[in-house]
Amino acid sequence: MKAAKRLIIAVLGAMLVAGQAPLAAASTHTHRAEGIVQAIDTQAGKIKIEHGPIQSLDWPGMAMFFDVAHRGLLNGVKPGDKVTFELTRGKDGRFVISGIAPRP
Ligand SMILES: [Cu+2]
Repeated sequence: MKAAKRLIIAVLGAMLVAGQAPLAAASTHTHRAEGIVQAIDTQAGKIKIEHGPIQSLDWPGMAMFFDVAHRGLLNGVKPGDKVTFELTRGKDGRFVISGIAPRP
């Protein structure tokens, strides 16, 4: 009887742990990508990047303009830089760059 009770507690504990793991892993809404900066419009807060395929979004490679989450992000990069950047979906459903940095 005591052993059975202990077994039930052990099984419940394992279920709890198994149930929590996927929640922690699925809570990200950012996508990482790499590309080359083609143009920067500091005034408008836009940057044109020729990016490679972004698998997590099912996007092919292309050259396009992105809005940045805040203009300060444009200070650390210049046209011609190879960059790694992060996309986050805004409230209006469009993706904005929420992080960007040159890569070697
Ligand atoms: Cu694109």
